[in-house]
Amino acid sequence: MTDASGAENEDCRPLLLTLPPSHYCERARWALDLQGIVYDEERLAPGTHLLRVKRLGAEATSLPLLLLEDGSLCQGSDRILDWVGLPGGDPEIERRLEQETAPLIRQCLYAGLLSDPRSGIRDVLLRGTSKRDATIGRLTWPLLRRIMAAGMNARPRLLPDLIAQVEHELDWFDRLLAERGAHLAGREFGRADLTAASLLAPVALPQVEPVKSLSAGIRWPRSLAPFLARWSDRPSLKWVRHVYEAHRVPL
Ligand SMILES: N[C@@H](CCC(=O)N[C@@H](CS)C(=O)NCC(=O)O)C(=O)O
Repeated sequence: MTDASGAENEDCRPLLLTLPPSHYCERARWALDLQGIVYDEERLAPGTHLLRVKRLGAEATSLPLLLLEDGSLCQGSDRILDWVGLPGGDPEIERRLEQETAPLIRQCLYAGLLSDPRSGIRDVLLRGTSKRDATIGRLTWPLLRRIMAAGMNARPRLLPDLIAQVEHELDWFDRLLAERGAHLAGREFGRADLTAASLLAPVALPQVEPVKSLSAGIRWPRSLAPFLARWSDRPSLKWVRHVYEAHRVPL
């Protein structure tokens, strides 16, 4: 947690700053919802989020970022889950999911989505953001799209390798589930389960809110659609959809 003196939070309840479709942001959002914490969400657009986050004096530019009532900042989904105090964690599994599996899934999906002008990703990224940010996002999209692709190394020519690496991560998670059963740590749904389900959601495609609305309008390019269809029946992704149905509390 960072002290951010001068970062005002006038509403006096936590404010979660997000890039709306981000799976890391969904991890934080879900944890807050699960614990019944009342908060507001400010949805930011890629690019203009940099100014907003820098003005708050955050350590890094990444989201999610939780601005607390006293003006202090809690940045990163992991720290937000610590702050929320959710039991049932497994640091080793969560580390792999957060630092290896989740960035890989993001790189793979954006490699297909950003390079296809009909994918709908621009509108999904800008939906729910302020009118000003959405306008800037639309006007600068040709450049923004390139900056995002470069930042994530999300190149279409890498797709065959990225798809193979995602499959490797799903193999690992299938095996883990076979060993551990319904819950990754302990007998009840907890932090490790929430982490896995939220970070795998972009490939599991649960039709549960808020993920359903946040990803509505995506048209999967031909470079990705057959793989998503093939993966859909894997134990990992069936488990994610089941966990969403059973545990994603309504907003
Ligand atoms: N490990 C971090 C990763 C967060 C992250 O990579 N967020 C991305 C969105 S998926 C982001 O904010 N990217 C824009 C930036 O870093 O400026 C977490 O768990 O919060």
